[in-house]
Amino acid sequence: MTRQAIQPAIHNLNLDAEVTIVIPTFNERGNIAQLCHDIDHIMASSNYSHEIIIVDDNSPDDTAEEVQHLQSLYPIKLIRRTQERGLSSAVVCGIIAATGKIVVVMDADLSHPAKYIPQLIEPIHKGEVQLTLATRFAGNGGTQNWPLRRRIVSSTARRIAGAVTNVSDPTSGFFAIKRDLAVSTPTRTLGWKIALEYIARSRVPVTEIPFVFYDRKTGQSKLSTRHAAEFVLQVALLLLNRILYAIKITSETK
Ligand SMILES: Nc1nc2c(ncn2[C@@H]2O[C@H](COP(=O)(O)OP(=O)(O)OP(=O)(O)O)[C@@H](O)[C@H]2O)c(=O)[nH]1
Ligand SMILES: [Mg+2]
Repeated sequence: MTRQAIQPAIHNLNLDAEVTIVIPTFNERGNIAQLCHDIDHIMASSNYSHEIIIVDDNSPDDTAEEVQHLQSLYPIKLIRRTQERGLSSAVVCGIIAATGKIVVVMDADLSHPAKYIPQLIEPIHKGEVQLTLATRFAGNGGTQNWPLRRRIVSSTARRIAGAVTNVSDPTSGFFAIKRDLAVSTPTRTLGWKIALEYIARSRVPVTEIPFVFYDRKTGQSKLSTRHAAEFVLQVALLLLNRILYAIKITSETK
């Protein structure tokens, strides 16, 4: 899909920015105003001009109407999808529409504090790396009072993803990427974890930024058993891709 192809679905277009913040939403009416306020606050004290792209899949709780109100306060583009549903494809759609050379991707539910955005941008802006990942499992990163079950699920998912990457938090959805790298990396939007797609398929070095994850206070998680199954399939496909790549490199060097 090209940027032009999705332009008719975008409102509030007269913007051009260094950094685009892409936020996928489904039923986030109770969170989106606070998040946009937090982003505006932190970006005002940074040196980067920014735009926010919210990709909403026609949320029944009228998240899109709330976003339309917020457009008078903040530099927001709204992409409202009525034919498609899915977190990963929403992120890809937002990245295609982005005008910023650097794209930050984050959840809408306030789990990903906006204060970390400048730290995610900086190594890319300086040309040190093309991808940065906010991590809960290195340095001062962390989660807050997760029950045992959640810790076990998360650690199992990390072990599975360890087959295709050695980053400390392969299931994190909070990351920044050079837009050029994102659009040139052939991703599958099957799984729930789009950062893992970019990391595993692009094979670029990743700088990790520790952060503290907050559980959502408002709205409901959309994570389901189906997503867990999709995650396993996603990692299997990434592993296959990695094996084929290794075979190709070996045969080329013979
Ligand atoms: N556009 C779009 N966004 C989605 C979809 N599903 C989830 N999201 C958004 O993706 C982000 C992550 O979804 P969550 O439900 O918070 O999933 P999670 O963070 O794994 O689960 P929790 O830890 O329980 O919050 C949120 O901003 C959601 O609103 C979808 O089908 N379409
Ligand atoms: Mg969440």
